Amino acid sequence: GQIFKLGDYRPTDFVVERIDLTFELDPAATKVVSRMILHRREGVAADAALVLDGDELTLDGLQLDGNDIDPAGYAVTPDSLTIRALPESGPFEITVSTTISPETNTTLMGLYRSSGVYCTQCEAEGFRRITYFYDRPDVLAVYTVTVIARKDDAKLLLSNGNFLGGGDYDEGRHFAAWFDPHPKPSYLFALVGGDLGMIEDSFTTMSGRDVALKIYVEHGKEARAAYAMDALKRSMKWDEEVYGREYDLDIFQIVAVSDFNMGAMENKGLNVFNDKYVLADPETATDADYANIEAIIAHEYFHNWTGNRITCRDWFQLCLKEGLTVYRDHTFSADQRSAPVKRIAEIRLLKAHQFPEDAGPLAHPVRPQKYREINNFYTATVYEKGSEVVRMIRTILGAEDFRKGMDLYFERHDGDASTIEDFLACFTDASGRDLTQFALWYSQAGTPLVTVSTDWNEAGKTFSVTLEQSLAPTPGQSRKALMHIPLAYGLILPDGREFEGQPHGGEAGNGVFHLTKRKQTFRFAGVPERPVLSINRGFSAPVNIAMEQSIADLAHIARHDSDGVARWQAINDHATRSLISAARLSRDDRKLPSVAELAEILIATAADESLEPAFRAQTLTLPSESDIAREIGGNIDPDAIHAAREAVMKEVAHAGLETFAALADSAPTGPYSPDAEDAGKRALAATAMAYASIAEGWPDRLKKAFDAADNMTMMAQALQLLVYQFASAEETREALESFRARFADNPLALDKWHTIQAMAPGAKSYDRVEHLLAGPDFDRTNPNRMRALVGAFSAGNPTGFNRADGAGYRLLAREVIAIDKRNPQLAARLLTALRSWQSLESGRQEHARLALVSIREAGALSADVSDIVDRMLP
Ligand code: HT7
Ligand code: ZN
Repeated sequence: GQIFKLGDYRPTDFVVERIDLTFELDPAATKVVSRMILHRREGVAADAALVLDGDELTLDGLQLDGNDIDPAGYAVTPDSLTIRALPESGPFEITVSTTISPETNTTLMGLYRSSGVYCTQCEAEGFRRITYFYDRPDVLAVYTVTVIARKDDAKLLLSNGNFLGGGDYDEGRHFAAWFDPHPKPSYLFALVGGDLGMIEDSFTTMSGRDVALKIYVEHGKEARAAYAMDALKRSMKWDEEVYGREYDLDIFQIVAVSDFNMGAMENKGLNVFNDKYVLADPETATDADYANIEAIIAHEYFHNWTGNRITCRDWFQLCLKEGLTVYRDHTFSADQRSAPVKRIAEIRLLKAHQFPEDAGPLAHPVRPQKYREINNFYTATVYEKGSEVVRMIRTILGAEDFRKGMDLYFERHDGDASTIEDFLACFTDASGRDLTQFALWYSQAGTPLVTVSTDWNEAGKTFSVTLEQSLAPTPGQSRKALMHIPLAYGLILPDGREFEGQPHGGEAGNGVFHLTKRKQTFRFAGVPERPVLSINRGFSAPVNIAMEQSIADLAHIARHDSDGVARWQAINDHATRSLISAARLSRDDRKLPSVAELAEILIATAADESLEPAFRAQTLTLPSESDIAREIGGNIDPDAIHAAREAVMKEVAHAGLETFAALADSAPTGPYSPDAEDAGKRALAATAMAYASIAEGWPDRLKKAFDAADNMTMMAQALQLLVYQFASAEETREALESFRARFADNPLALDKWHTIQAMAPGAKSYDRVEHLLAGPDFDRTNPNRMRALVGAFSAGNPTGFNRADGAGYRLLAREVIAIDKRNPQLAARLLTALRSWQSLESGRQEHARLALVSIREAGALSADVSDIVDRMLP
């Protein structure tokens, strides 16, 4: 396939000023008429043709200024429409008529039907499946949209912008017209048609304008959209207060659909959401679901400024909107909830998804330099590492200059299709800080390694910290330049106080070392006693740290660090070390040593009522099996890791049984509230329940907890523990059956039922997954259900998926090949579960390789899947 390169950017030959679209909706044959006003860009040759993108379109008619264009004057290929002989100067009108078939569109890109609702998904290149157009983000036009439909086929007709008017059309049909005054790229176009329920509210902006807020869901589900509405209003307020950003239309609408390739989409004034991120009530949604809804509603809303008002020049700049908007939604959630607990969750997620991506065959820079299929670049690197890069800019500049830089960005680039260079220039201009070296974070892939050593000179009362950076080669980048790495630090004295003096040897201010050379030593003088170094506090830089730190020093940080995240980091590092050595011993069938010291810290944390419950829950949650695998790095035996983690949990559970048993019963009683405080208490109770049930062998108690649960958080936890720990117990069978019967009409709850079973550890879970795939509840056409079962099994069940006989890999390969024919994006994403296959031990590696080869040899692959396979196979 074609390779697109960052350096090849060239503006279009023609400028689209306006576009008027008319849709006549029909499931099998929707007619689309597009009238565009264009002009030739200054300096473009008079014979240059207009070349528009298209994909699976039937062209019905083509006119220039109202006259049919002679067939000799244009050419159609499967992916383009070329029109020659256009006016040299002045505006002209092109009318393109096409027919499309929403009901047979299974890709979920362009215009499709989801449970009888017409909806669109145009990012990144879906608009070309609706009409011929310059389907690229730097072509900004003003849209007017008229939608016509049979009233019994689509009662409700929505598009971007403000409502212009509507009414009866001809027999049995009606229409609605929408106008969006803000010039936008085609990827932000949206249309929805269907019969949906709605809740409404309003928001008064900081300048006193009233905005109507509407959320559309399936009839009967309206009450479940209330939390999303609340989150939306809080997001609108927050963006005004924190960034001075006001909403800019009379109406903001959200539509929830059940078939969606990602989480949600920020179309101008008309967001379309995966219903998983809108619908919630205590009976069917967990606390994590509520937190995700809050974060994604905020994320899509924040895109109105970072993405829509200022968009991307090309798809290489995707992180310009995504990394920045993730950063904004992270800080929003931190403000709405507990900041340290939110940060811990972010670090966990980054390490679980982005670090492995950056260490494997799919590694790419935050701003990629080339791509074959842009859909494959909506990655943890672009989103999560992209957010970390913005966070580092704030760390380097400080809060005040960061805000000045953002203000300048909004002022200077409103209405633009911008680049990362534009973005960085705003921070340089606002602060005077040179960010040239820092910009390497956008162009160099891989996770830097910082090796840290310290030296204490008792006689001279000096303490020095030596930092050395390195960055391993990644695909296409064998040599790397030195990065600017901001490392927040603290020196903690024996009595727990912090040493305040400033070091020599390099730039360091506000508690941050700026590592800019290969190796730098920062020297502190006048240090009264040997301090303990707390480094990369709050995970100020997304790097790996190699430091020989004694368990006693980690315990000192865990006890005294002024930063909660650093305290968690220290305990987590201690746990990781114990787990790695246990996994190595387990691999060699050797006896595991006691982890009494770790158990003591964990139990003390569990019982420490001065700490917030959510923090205690995070601390008690040991590094996952994938975390341990990542830290080990190579020659991975997932069974040994699982056995080691189980053994460590068991020892901790037995040592702290009393504490855990008491905490397991400590979930708040009374009416359910999804707020952070109650959610934190439930998280602690749920984590304690896991330990207590390990120690006590508790199927009956878990079944009682399952039966008694009045909210999904505790119910799902009890069910998960039954399935994970007592797979063949009668209680487990009963609980699974009762869950399925109770939620038979609730697809999102049934997704959880599938996921819990898909993630049950052990080789046997493979058989269970095969059984579920063949079961009556399984629907391969629904992406949420596929992700709930196949996605959860392959990305979230290390022992089941990595079964030594390779059956898990073959299952994934088979499903990827099958789903690729309907929905290439989904297939490619599921396949990335194999991204770390080269870190497995040799037997599994060979099975994984053969599975990848079998996909490659299946033939007729989409560009999405073949791009991933080709990058994964050397
Ligand atoms: N900007 C949105 C990306 C998205 C998407 C991309 C490819 C295919 C389908 C998609 N649905 C949504 C989501 C976001 O980051 O806000
Ligand atoms: Zn986004």
